[in-house]
Amino acid sequence: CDSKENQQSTCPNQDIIGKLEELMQIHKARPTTDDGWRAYSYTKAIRTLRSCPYRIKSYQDAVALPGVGHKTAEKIEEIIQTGELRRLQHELSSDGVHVQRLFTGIYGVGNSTATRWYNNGARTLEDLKAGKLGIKLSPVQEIGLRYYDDINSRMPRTEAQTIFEHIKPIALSIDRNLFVEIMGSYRRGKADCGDIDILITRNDADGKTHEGVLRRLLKRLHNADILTEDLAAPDEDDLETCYRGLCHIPGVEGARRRRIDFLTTTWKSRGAALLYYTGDDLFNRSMRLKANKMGYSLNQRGLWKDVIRNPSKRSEKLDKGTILASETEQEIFKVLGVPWQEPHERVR
Ligand code: DCP
Ligand code: MG
Ligand code: MN
Repeated sequence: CDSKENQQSTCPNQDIIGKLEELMQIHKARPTTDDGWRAYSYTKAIRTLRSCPYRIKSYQDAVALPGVGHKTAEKIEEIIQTGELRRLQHELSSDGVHVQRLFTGIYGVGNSTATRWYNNGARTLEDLKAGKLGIKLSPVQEIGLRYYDDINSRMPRTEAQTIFEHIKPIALSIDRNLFVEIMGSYRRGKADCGDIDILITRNDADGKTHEGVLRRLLKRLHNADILTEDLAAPDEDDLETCYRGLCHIPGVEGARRRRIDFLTTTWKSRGAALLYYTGDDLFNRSMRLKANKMGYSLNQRGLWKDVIRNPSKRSEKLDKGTILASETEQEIFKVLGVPWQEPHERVR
């Protein structure tokens, strides 16, 4: 069995060698310390098997060979008994790209976390459950894993509407002067929505604001069994905040969890906020580009001129500039010289 060319016909353990070689190749292709070590242990076992003149028939036969450890012997036994190697089939059916996509589908998991878990040997969502492989999820990631399918599916717009119709009167019961509007894909008229985006603000002409409203609203929505889990809650009361969570239609058996975002903004910025959170994101990019070409800057607070940025750190503003338009979407379109577009037309 020492030459590759004639091993097919003469080696009594060729089926075993073939499977171990495939597994070795997979580990070799992964440049992690751990995989390099595994590839090496298969190389040793394969070399021994090639020079073995008799058929290996059991775990005992295998583990008796020099260079074959306990774990490799178990794999050899599986190949002898079933003709297959589950580990290999698994590795083949779950390549890195597939696993990366699977893991980043968990709310709160980014590329670096997904890669780290992959390198720890995790390949399936099952591998991430119950602290297997020593992998620990954050509380938010736990929620993301538990409701993986719900969070990764879109809801019919009628469901977003039903949920919003539960929420709006509760908000108005806290303060009937609130401005409560649904934005995002729903406002653009899409037939299905990935989440529900709700804007809350209040006309401050009477000297009052929506300060503290979101906190009270969230509590009431939890009590009404509309909100079910918090993913990111603002830690202080502010006029400009963002909340992310899960919700469902209350009192309906089997109602699925849905993603929901609440945004609050100042009364003055409501138009800019509506424009930004209605999207879509490509439309927003084209509007920002238009603003930049005119020497302006557009964000969720308004359209600004004379913004001075730090040349070596563009995200830092040395002067926040003066506001040109922010109260209505129409004003912003007008100043930019862009013909008015209804929300459903704002797709690029
Ligand atoms: N937005 C943006 N850039 C981002 C994220 C969001 O401009 N990186 C804006 C445009 C989006 C809006 O915020 O339309 C709402 O964000 P969503 O992620 O909720 O997106 P949509 O509501 O448009 O789509 P979906 O149905 O998937 O929620
Ligand atoms: Mg949305
Ligand atoms: Mn959203």
